Amino acid sequence: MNAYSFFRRGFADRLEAAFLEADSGDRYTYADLERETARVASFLTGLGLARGDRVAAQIDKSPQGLFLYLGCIRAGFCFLPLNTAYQRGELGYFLQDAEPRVVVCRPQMLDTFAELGKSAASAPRLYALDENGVGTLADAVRSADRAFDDPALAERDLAVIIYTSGTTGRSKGAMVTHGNLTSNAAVLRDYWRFTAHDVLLHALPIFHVHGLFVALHPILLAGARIVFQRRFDAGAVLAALPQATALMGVPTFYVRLLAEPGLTRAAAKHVRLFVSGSAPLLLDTFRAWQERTGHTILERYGMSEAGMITSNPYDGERRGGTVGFPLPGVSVRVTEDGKVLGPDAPGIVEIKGPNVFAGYWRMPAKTKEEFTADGWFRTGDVGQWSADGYLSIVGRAKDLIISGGYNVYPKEIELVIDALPGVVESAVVGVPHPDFGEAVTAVVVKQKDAALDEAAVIAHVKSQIAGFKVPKRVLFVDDLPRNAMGKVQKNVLREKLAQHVP
Ligand code: MCA
Ligand code: AMP
Repeated sequence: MNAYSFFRRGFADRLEAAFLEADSGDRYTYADLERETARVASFLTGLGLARGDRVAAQIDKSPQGLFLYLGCIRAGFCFLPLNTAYQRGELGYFLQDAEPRVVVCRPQMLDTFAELGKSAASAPRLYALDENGVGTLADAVRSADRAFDDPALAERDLAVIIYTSGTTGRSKGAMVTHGNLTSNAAVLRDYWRFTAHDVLLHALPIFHVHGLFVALHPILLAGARIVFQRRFDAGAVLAALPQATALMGVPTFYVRLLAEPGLTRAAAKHVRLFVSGSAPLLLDTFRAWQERTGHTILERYGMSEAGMITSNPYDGERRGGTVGFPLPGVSVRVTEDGKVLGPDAPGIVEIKGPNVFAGYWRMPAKTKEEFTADGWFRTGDVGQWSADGYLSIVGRAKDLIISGGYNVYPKEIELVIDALPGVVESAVVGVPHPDFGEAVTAVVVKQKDAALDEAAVIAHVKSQIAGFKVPKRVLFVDDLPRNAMGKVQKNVLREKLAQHVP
């Protein structure tokens, strides 16, 4: 099942209907979508790519970026989206690991990618695409065939690789199949009741699952419309809200919108659905939203390895502090030491279903480790059932910080800090933050005579890795708290910092 052909079922009979309105004023119909994705598919096929070959993209958000993604999977190639915040070192790893045949990047990154390509087994072809959809990719695609016969694909065929960081500091590529995409899209369209009358306000980045899959596929399958904003800006979202029937966002979106005096019942009157996910929505935000707008945010839970897993109901009680029920077709269990737990007992959330990915790219041992013997995927999240079947995410067994909806693995930051001369060791933890939910915070032990200060550590990390991973604060201590086994007690650090870090 070719996922693009599957999505087409939602709009095939309404090709002249509006598909997307960009904030540049550009408008695209579904006929435009068909033509533009056909051109991308024809162009990539003409390059001689084979089924499953990787096409990496580190691009700004633009309609052409969406066409690139959809055209790529339509042709049976594997799309590899990369966060625009990733820097040279991070990108080098992805190129080495995924070996893309094609890289599409922002014009200012061409030289970096050209250099990185030199050390790859075979250098990828490079194309540029800027935030206005202009560049050598657009030029090449313009003259490509505007008709394309979608190849038949199998459910197991690879559609996308999404890199997620690992607890060892090494990123893993989650292999997402066409079957994963189609099953989740169909379930979400129905569960959240998307129809051709809907208008989704899209302000999420398009290099992660939330913005690329969840806020796109159900819309296509419903033949609905997207109001497409380049980036999240609370004022711009508020201004566009009267045109929208649905908004999807990370909790930071809702926190920032609540800070806008213009957020009123009247402003939110036309919207039928506000969805939150990617990080825990604080009960305070949930309640404040109810009070200000009269709407109850629908919180759902997912991850790159599985798309959407659970959701609060469309009808029925949307319970704050919970992520609702398993989505149709998805099985969820909570376990401890292999024992399945009932209500009110915290344990590891394990999942099974057509949404669960095919494994980590070229990491069979890691893949095996993350699945139980009977085929359940261990999410690493700690969950708990209520007596009436709502799931709450109450913690994480994995050492992970989620800041503004982006995942940050402390190990990766600690390795960068530890490489700084004068540092003995470091521990990175998440501390509650009013805007980002959690703030990356580093605790550093330095050598006695080292002249290191907070600014120097921050500047060093900033020069190496993506900005959202850079600690907001760095604190110096004489020793890190350790347990009897010598392991750093991050929970102790977190508790202390939550009380003391301004
Ligand atoms: C930007 N900065 C951040 C973050 N974003 N710092 C910490 N956490 C962040 N999330 C820093 C930048 O490095 C920069 O630092 C400064 O903030 C301003 O950058 P700017 O890009 O202007 O920030 P912003 O526009 O205010 O961005 C905040 C944001 C953005 C809108 C909340 O982070 C965002 O769009 N988040 C959504 C993430 C997302 O889509 N996650 C889904 C993952 P400096 O000034 O020092 O240079 S998918 C997933 O999790 C699963 C599947 C699921 O369930 O959905
Ligand atoms: P990612 O790897 O970027 O896909 O992030 C997935 C992780 O985000 C999950 O494993 C959870 O830890 C977290 N997550 C997503 N949605 C929620 C939510 N509604 N509440 C709490 N955590 C969430």
